[in-house]
Amino acid sequence: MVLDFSTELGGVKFPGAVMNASGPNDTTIDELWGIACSESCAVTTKTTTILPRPGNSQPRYWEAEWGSINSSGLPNPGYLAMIETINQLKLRTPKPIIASFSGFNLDETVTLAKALNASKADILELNLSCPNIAGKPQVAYDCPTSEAYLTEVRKVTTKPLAVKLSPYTDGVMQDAMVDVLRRVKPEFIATINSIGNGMVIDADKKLIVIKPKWGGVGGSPIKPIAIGNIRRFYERLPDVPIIGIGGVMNGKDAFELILAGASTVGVGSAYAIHGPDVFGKIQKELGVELQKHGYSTVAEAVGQARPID
Ligand code: RRO
Repeated sequence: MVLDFSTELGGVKFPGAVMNASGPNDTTIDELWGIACSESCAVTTKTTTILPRPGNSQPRYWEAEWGSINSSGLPNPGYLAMIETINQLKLRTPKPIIASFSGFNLDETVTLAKALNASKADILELNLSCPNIAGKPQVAYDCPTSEAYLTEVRKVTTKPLAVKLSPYTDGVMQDAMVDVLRRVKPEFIATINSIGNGMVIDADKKLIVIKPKWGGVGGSPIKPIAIGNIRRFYERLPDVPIIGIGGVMNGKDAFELILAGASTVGVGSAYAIHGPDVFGKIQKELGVELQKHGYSTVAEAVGQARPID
């Protein structure tokens, strides 16, 4: 039996269950077209800002079999160019386009939200969790500021809204964010972003592998934190679909995030390492897991991990 992975979440139809997470190789029209032509069930863009940004100095990305570390620093062509790219892409693909954006203050956030709402993007993803801007705290760790941004974005937009959250390792802070999301009611929660301020050392060379030393860690090491975050949001906000991200390197990982409570799965590091064929591979492996456990849809498996009695 071939599983039907298509689903409707937050009022948007997705032709599958696995998509790219905002971050790697999702800025240019060619990169985004490569994602559109793959089995990815949506096309998520690199986070865009008001002004074009070159990002941090190279090397700012490093990968291994377990995942990656990046200190990209939000390189992007600025929102006007990104909107042109999104509009061009929409002429060529029926897949939902998720436009990720991040302002450096409330005014910028509102300007970006308004402009992207008028673009051909299908979902707006407010990234409150970039770990790589020196001197700028992650907004998602500041609940009042997060609420102000989300509330004002809501006032100027009509498209479904996703909020991209930081990894929380403090349950009380996570519950404070739950309260914010209960008030703002986004259509999607996208969680987690990379875990910031990690460091990788090449012991043979006695070298820190990226500039400027620290970066956001993705891949297998962050999977338990992703699962913990997904599960808490799923338990507290069961009606908000979760785009589960963090440590999905294969179909079994995707299945674990779904069992925790994710309705669909985003892939960052594994896409950066293996390219766009990885989405189809992960989805196929996910299908094997679902069938092995007697599920005929992803929806049946969402949140089905049970606690020990
Ligand atoms: O560009 C980045 O440095 C970056 C971003 Br915006 C993000 O959201 N997550 C990440 O790991 N890197």
